[in-house]
Amino acid sequence: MRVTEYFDIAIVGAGFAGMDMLRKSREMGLSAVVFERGKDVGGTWYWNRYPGARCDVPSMEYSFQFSDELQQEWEWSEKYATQPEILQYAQYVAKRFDLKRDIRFDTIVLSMHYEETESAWLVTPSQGPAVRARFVVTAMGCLSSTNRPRFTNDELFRGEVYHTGEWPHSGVDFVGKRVAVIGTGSSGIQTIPMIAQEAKHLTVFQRTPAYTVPAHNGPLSPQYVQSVKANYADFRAKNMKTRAAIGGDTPTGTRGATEVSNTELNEILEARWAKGGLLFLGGFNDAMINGASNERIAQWVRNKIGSIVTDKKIAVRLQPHTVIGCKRLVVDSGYYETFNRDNVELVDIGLTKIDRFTKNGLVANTKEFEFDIIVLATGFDAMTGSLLRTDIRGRGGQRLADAWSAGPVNYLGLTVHGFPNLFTITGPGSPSVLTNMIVSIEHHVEWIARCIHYIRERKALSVEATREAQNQWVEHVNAIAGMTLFPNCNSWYLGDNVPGKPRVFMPLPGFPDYVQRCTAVESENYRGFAFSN
Ligand code: NA7
Repeated sequence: MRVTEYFDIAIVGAGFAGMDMLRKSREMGLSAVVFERGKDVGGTWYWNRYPGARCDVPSMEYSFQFSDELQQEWEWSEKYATQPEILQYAQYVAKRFDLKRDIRFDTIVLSMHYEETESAWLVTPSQGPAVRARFVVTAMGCLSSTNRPRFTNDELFRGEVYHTGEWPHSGVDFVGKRVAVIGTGSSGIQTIPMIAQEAKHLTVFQRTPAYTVPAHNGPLSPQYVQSVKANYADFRAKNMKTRAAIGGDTPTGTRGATEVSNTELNEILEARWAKGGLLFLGGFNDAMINGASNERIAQWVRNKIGSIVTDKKIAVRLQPHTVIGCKRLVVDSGYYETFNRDNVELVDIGLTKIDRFTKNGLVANTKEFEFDIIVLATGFDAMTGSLLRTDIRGRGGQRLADAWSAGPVNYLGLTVHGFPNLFTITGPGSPSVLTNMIVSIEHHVEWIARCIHYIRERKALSVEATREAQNQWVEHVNAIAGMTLFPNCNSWYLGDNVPGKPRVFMPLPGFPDYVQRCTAVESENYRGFAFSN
């Protein structure tokens, strides 16, 4: 093994998490290297280039707050930013802070092995020399390993096939084409209205109908931008006090959905629908913990779908009967309306599945469909996919894949027993995907930085979560998830979308409580961690 370099920190991934960790490492005077699979920064926003791709967190919130100059000078154009604009932002940050000189692009980390004799990690990339680093920080993204289901005979299809999460940089021309979209999660729901406008015919293959709420997207008013920028710190602080670290200006309702009359329910939900976005369920304080309340809200949305989709039979097929919010709520622009178009067809495959692909298309419900292009909007091996696809081995050569064979276990969502000096930004067991990701990323980066500082101050060589602390944390995460309705459906939060993946609720609901717990651990000299000299 050719090892030519030694770094204090090796970072995997140059999305927002990796970029921020690199910036912070430099600020601390540490030597750092970043490995990135893509040819540029941006992570999620580098890969997901499908038409209609947008963030479901409002632009004024979806940005870094570590630099006031940065947040003052960057201008978002719309309420919800498009993928190209977010990618531009990532590139702007990289340039402004001169990050790229320490990022090795086009480079996949093949393995990371902890060497006990060195108290360091040996990181082997797909090209270039292996490096040794005291610390490794994974910034690999929660939705970065695509879920690409195999269909019978899928190699026969002679047309084009694209996964939304690996979209070609040259774009795809749908004009005049017969197109299939398989999957109606967020990616499918964002892209379907866009493709429908270009394609000759669009067939949507739906396994489970999704609940989606309008974005009501549009240009940001200069007055609003000015008002946020005038008090950006307050705006951020308010957001961070909410459960999802999103929307501090839109407080959660103070009553449960079963505690109000039909008229009040209607008024509250109409107002939330008119405002649009992920905070729709925040009209009531019990949407995700009380089944009866949830069902009242769900029924209201079903009625709404019925009022938008003109063909009543199609409307019924688009109406979900699952717990609303259990799968991530989607934020859309004209999704249900798209099914009023003559060139759009809905095919249910919930009970029947896609039988097989053919050279001209596919067979579902015993009917053969012909396509020029098939779009797989089939999601991701979320939260653990990228970590477990990398050969990560801790003390005694233990593989992370073995340690997590029954589902991810860790402490604070940040560190794993048996894997010293390894930190996982927005790992499972932390609020991560249930929050504004950039807020969670910055919280983790700052926490990790202080932890590393502490280690260096005490001249320790390594830090590792104790087994006991890890067990207690896993219990805590399970207990919180168990109090919610999240386990009541098949979602990527639970790993249900990937055949064979252990069914465990991976993110931890409740950002403020999580932050408090991390702070408490820190203030008690890193309770639950063992340090070695
Ligand atoms: P999602 O939300 O996991 O959606 C994937 C969709 O693909 C969903 O409708 C799935 O149906 C469907 N799917 C998955 N596998 C198959 C197979 N084998 N056959 C048919 N249909 C299938 O992924 P997205 O990319 O849309 O969104 C991920 C997140 O990115 C999103 O939540 C936002 O946070 C951003 P299912 O519902 O499992 O029955």
